[in-house]
Amino acid sequence: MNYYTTPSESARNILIANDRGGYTIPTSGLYPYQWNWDSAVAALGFAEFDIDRAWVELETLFSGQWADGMVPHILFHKPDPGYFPGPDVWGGTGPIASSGVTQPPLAATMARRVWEKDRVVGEARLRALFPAMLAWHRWFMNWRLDEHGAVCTTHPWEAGRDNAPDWDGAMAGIDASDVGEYQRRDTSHVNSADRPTKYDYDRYIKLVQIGREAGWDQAKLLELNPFRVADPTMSFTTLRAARDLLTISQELGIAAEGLNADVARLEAGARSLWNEALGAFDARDAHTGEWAESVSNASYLCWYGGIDSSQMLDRVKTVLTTVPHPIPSYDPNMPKFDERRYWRGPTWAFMNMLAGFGLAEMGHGVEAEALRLKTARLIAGHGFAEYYDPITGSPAGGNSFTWTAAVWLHWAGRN
Ligand code: 2M8
Repeated sequence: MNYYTTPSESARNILIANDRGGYTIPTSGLYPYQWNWDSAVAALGFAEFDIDRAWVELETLFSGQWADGMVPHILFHKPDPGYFPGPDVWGGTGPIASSGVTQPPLAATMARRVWEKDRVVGEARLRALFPAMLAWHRWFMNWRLDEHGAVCTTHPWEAGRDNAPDWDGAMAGIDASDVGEYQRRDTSHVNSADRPTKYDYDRYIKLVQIGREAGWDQAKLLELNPFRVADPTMSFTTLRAARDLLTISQELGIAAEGLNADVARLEAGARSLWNEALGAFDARDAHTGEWAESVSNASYLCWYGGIDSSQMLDRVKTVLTTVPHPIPSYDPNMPKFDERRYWRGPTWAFMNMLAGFGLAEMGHGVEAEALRLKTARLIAGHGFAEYYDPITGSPAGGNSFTWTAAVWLHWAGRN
């Protein structure tokens, strides 16, 4: 009998174990609910062995869509005291208990990839999801653009790179002195050195309180929210989603007015995030116009957004040859680099996959393949972690992680 479990078997087992019936949790304990962009990545993993389940993942995500088109960043399908802040703190107004912010829109792009794996099964599912995906896209166009067309995040949790140095300037402007008492749960599941600080958490919760008080009314929040940052994650993923929606609408013959113009506007916005002095795509505070001066792993999503850049290509070549386990979430040569603390240094396999998709699509196959192989080695050698120390490769945060397993099945572990 063979007792050896291959990484692909382990990856499938993780997806199956994290399946809560129609949706997948990122990892048990730390994240007991459905997260938006995690689910989009999970769908890619399921598509490798159960295409129907891949569609169900996306369908369940859109079952939580709000009347205004937003798709929340967390859907609280079943109560779980192990996570804070839960539904009572958020006060979401959608059809399912939820948070009040969104996350980078990967779903349309991943739906297109799932459809491309099996167009016969996928066509009806994609057609049925299309209006919801388009409504979400339009919500971004209505509520999240700055004057250049760059897409803003209104909470560090919305961009999904929670404690990235990109937000430090905007976070410093938030007065959280009256946030009150609360009990974090994350640090009882994983090492607190891998997680955001109390300073950060106070501001995360303060922003939730502001949103809730405004009833998550986007028009009011445009006035009230002290945090609004135009960001490469939001800008490149929204641009990419718009391109994919356009392709889907053309291939399936679905009328979707305005998408060409939206792509042009979003592309101009994404290009406006080029910080010439830094020599990289950067985040920009939408209230003050100040650059974050941050080279993050989101800077490398330009190709995913369909924007080529010779300077970013030079950077990716450097990172691939000088950082043992690329791509770090923050440039190791910059002073705020912290190799274990979450989005301030560690490497995230799914961000590598997105960068890898874009590199390959834009003709940089050598770099795409190098990144894929390095990501495969990282996962095979250190397990299906939430993220990894980019210098030593050691796993950090949660384990048996859904998106890392999905990345293995769909991209990194591909033969
Ligand atoms: C992390 O964020 C959540 C809040 O949304 C948390 O720390 O509690 C981020 O890495 C985010 O990008 C991710 O979607 C989520 C679940 O994996 O965890």
